[in-house]
Amino acid sequence: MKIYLNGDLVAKEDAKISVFDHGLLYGDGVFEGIRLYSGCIFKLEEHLERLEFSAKAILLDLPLDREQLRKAVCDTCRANNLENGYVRLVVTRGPGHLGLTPDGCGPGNVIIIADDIQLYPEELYEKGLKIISVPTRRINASALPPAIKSLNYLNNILAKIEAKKVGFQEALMLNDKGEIAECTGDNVFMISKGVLFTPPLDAGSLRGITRGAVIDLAAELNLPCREQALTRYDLWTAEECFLTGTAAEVIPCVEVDHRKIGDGAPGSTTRRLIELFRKSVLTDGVNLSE
Ligand code: PXG
Repeated sequence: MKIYLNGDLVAKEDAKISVFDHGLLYGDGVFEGIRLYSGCIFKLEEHLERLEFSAKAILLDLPLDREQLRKAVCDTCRANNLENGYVRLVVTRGPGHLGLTPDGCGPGNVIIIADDIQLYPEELYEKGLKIISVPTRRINASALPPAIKSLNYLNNILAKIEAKKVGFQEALMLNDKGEIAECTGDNVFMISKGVLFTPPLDAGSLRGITRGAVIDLAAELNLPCREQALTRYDLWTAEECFLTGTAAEVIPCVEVDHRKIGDGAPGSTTRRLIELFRKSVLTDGVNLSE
């Protein structure tokens, strides 16, 4: 496996960075998780734009411009002969002193890993996922804007651990008002009375690329979509529920907090959206052969 590290493609064993990197010491940095489907990098421009916005928000100067980032991602996929998989693009604050200030840090390390992806088993897409809300609340948007995809995921990791400890694969995270924010690495959607709902970004959700893709697909289906504050009650009494994320794609959710959603099987609209999503990933991105 070849890893992109600051302009070079190096063997995995040689991909090393300083222990003084503030990415390691403080989670100070940004990243993207991107999918590659049949040689097509899904929504690459959207991911690169989000990376640029995350970097800007934390006052991190990206060492590469858009064109250089695009080329680096494509070159890494090609160097690994990857047709389908997962690309992790990471930019750290860079090596500095033992202290919070980023002054004197840098240059930031640019790391790109292109690998296979560990997917949920196909069976879960047929039967649906069961999730549970957890005590750990999503960090308040005024403390850390949820739109920043930073290297600091402890909040989500704690929620994931809490769900796993009680036998669930995914956690539903609430914000400090008790509204639905998102899952640990996925956005949440529900359908009620013919309308698609998802929490607004200020409820504590990441502006998910898959979330955006699903909102566009809903428009194609003439399915009205509203971004509005949702409670657990709204979700418990919904007809359908599903999660969206780069890793999970669109996955039906059939139980929330031990309450069956609808009749406990993936809903027909969810299934239709999954079908459309799976078609769109083959065309909606940057093709490696171009
Ligand atoms: N919320 C959070 C907190 C996320 O980290 C999403 C929502 C979904 O966003 P996208 O843009 O992917 O539709 C994410 C994305 C992983 C992994 O390794 C996690 C994400 C993406 C890729 C891989 O668990 N999170």
